[in-house]
This record gives sequence, C-alpha cells and structure tokens, in this order.
Amino acid sequence: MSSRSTMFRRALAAAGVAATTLLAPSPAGPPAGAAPAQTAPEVRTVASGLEVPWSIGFLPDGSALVTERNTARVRRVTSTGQVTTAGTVAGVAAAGEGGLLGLAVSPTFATDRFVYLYFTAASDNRIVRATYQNGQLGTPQPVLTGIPKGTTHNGGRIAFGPDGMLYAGTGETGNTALAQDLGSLGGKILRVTPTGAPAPGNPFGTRVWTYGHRNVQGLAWDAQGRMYATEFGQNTLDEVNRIEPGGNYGWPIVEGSGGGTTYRDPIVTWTTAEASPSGMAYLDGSLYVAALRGRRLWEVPLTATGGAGTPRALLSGEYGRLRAVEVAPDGTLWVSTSNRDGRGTPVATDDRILAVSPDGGGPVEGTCVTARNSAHVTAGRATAYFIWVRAVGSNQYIGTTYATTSLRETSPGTWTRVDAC
Ligand SMILES: [Ca+2]
Repeated sequence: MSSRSTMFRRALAAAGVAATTLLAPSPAGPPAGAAPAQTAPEVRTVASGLEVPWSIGFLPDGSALVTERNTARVRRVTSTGQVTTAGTVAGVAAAGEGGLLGLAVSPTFATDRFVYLYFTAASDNRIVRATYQNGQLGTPQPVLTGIPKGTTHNGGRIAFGPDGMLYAGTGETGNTALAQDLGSLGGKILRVTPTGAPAPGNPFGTRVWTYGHRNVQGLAWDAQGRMYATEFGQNTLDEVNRIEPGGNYGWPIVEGSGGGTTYRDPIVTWTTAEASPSGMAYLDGSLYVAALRGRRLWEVPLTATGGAGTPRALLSGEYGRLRAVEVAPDGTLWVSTSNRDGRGTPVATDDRILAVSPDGGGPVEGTCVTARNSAHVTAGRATAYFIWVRAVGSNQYIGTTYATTSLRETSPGTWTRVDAC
C-alpha cells in the first residue's frame, strides 16, 4: 500500500473510523465524479515547446519561473499552461552542460521580489539575483562568483533550505582533484547567506557545506528538515546521499558505496543507465528524482530514520529525459523533460513540463481533504459524507461514511476535523 493510502487509513483511524471498515467495499461505490481507479501515475502536460527547461521555481501566485539552459531565457508558466518570457539573462555562456541552470525564488519574495539564478558565464559558474516584478526580470546582481566551470560537471542546482540559507550543488568540472580540495568551490555543496557570504555555522568557516562530490544537480529536504542530494556517477553508480555538514562523499576515491568510516555512503545507488539523476523533490514521505539517461522518475520512499526504502520507477521511457522536479502548490509534481539538450530524441512538443500525481491523483497529504458526499446524496443519506481511498493493487475504491466535511493534516500524521477547506 502506498504511503498516501496508508496516510488516509491513518487519517480515518484518527477520525474515529475503525480501520476494519476500510476492508469492506463501499456499498455506494466510488463517489460521483471520482476518476477511475488506477495504479499508474496521473500525468497532465502543463506546457510544451520549451527548450531545455532546467529549473522550476514557484511564485506566491502559483505560477512558476523556468530557466532554459541554452537560450538563457527565464520563462513564466502558469498552472493553465500560459508561457511568457520574463527576461533573458545577460552573460550566460551556454556550452556543453553549462548555461542558465538553477533557479530559486527567495523565501521572502513577497517583500524583496528576488529570484536567484545559477549560470555558466565566460569565466566561471556564478549565482546572481534579480527582481521579478510586473512580469519582468530585473538586472541581475552577483551573489557568488568564482565557482569553477567546465564543459561538463557544472552542478547548478540552487535551493533555499528550511534555515533560510541558500544551498548550491556544484561540479568538479571534469577536474576530479577539485572535489577533495576544500579551497575550491567545485565538487561541493555550498551553503551561503542570501547575499553570498559563508553561512553562519558552516563546518569549515567557509562556504563549503559538504565535499567529495562529482556533480550535484538535485537538492531536497524532508518534512523533518533532513537534507538529501543527488549525484551523477562516472561509469557505474549514481547516488542519492543524505547530506550532513562537513561530510566527505568520497569522489573521486569512492563511487557508490564502500567508503568505510572516511567517506559517506549513499542511501541509494543506481547504475548510470538506470538513472543519471538531476533534480529532486520531496513529497509525502518520498524523494522524487528526475533521471536523464534513465528516462524515468524515481520515487525513493524514506524510512523514519532518513534512510531509503525500495525505489519505484515511474514514467519509464514515456517522456524521455527528465531534468527538474518540483512540488507545485496543488501538490502535484512538476517535471521537465530535457529532450532538446543534445542527448535526447525530442518529439514535436518537447520540451515539456508535466504535472504528475504519483499515486494517480486524489487528495494529497498536507492539504485539506473534503469528503465528497454526492454518492450519498443520491443514496438518500445527505447528512453523511463519504471519504474514499484507492486501494493500490486491488483497483478498488474503499470508503466509509463520515459525518463531517473536511480533515486537515495539522502536523505530520495528525489529522483534525475542520468545518471546510
Ligand atoms: Ca559518493
């Protein structure tokens, strides 16, 4: 049973509904208007015709800003798929794996209007920030320059952590020695203040948070604030790592596991053909990893202690190379294709942004759940409300009646009745 179904069983138990009730099929069947039962993810194409969309960042209005690696454009994509151009970033020198890469919306965007960008310039990789107002990107100002650049392994993912600090995944640019060199910004995960200074509490008193990385393009935090990063292996093993300050993640001495006490072992490894992992997001107890060469979206369920359960492959081969994944305000995952990056086989509509519901749609943890009572209205039981869940594997809806309208998850695993969503 998926984590989401488990969550709903927990929710119902918390609401005073006996768990055994869920084992009986609902006499009324699925609520009116419910989608047919399915175990496959539900996928909606949000936008098409983009060019190597590399990073997605959501604005408070629910739309997203999207970087395009080679054109250096920042596009705005609304939830209904309207695409406009917010601006073109000056100074981007796109070549090889470099170009306009990461994007992160300021956690205080409502007051400062800042959007942060990571790109490959003529002489380095750098982080800048620019305002975004009235649909237009302002003039970028440098935040952090001097990150080594190369034809390959430029890293490029940036994200604000739960601590309000800016994190960046960098690459060793093909010069493997940089990864173990604490004096270089290459082959690292960096942690800086919003103005680019070493963040307070960093393990070496510098901008370095962790080292021994080959090429980091995915950063995410779980609900407990634990940090994770993806990493491209060379020829054998890609990695998902649990990130702890000061850690040495082994490259180029160790690829994959086997680091002993000196190097941190990953919590997941894949062959490079199965993965080549770029972006990563956390949703509902799982990490989701966008795989380029692997042409799939990996779900990595997390254990209570921050380890990994058995990964599950989604969308295998269906959409080609996948680059970015972010949680949208509606609880879906927005995933970008990367089929026009020179290594893919694009179709006419590429590149695309997809909205993916990993468990086939339905309510999402963390949001408010409104019971749908139309089936019971039809059955003459208008005072009772109906909560439904989909039983993974059986293709059946299971449900029960419930005498209130809505539940809201007030803390992880704790659901509270509310009058309305
Ligand atoms: Ca490693």
